[in-house]
Amino acid sequence: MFAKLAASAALRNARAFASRAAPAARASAMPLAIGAGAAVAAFAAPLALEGPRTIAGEYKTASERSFVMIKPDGTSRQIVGKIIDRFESRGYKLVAIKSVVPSEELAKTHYKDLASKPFYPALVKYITSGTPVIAMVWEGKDIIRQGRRMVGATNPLEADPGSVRGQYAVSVGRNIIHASDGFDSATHEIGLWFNESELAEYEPAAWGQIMADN
Ligand code: DAT
Ligand code: MG
Repeated sequence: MFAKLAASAALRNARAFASRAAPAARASAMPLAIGAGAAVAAFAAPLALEGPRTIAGEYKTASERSFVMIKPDGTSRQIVGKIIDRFESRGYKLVAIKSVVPSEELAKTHYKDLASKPFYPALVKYITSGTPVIAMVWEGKDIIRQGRRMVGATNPLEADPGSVRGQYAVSVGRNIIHASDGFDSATHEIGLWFNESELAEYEPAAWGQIMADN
């Protein structure tokens, strides 16, 4: 019985992870720490970018994942630890994290939906300033929606004072942090910044306590 279940789960996973290849720009995500991870990444399995279960998990389940990035001003302001602490303490699982100095191609791809906006060139210049960003994948219940709430409104002057932007920022051009705004963008962004082999599958010791609904 167990073997049968395990076999069908393996088949489901194989199907889920056999989707189309990741975008070309992903190759320009340059982790600062080049080591075993980078070597393994070259042989990574194709990323699941389509279907109900993607590299962003399954929407509206505890496996849901979001791409969260501390931007260069957050790194420069030395508040990386404080921001990570918010997500950890809330009960979200850190699936992946790396420091990246984004290339122009990567920054432009990440913000491609904003290409026609007047602030786009300055936005790309700022993201590619040379100061690293901290790229992360967080997992857990309602992480995409809660991540946006924890980050706060795009304009920090409109952000809830308890949010990251509401606590640490006053300018829209230096609003500290990014979080995926939906399941499709979470899938696309995780696929852009990470390889499959960089995304961990594990259960934190406190997971049962964090997830219990009764
Ligand atoms: P968000 O980051 O909240 O998802 P967005 O996707 O609309 O917001 O824009 C991406 C980033 O672009 C945003 O975090 C900061 C910058 N930006 C947005 N609107 C701007 C504006 N009016 N002037 C300057 N920068 C802006
Ligand atoms: Mg956005």
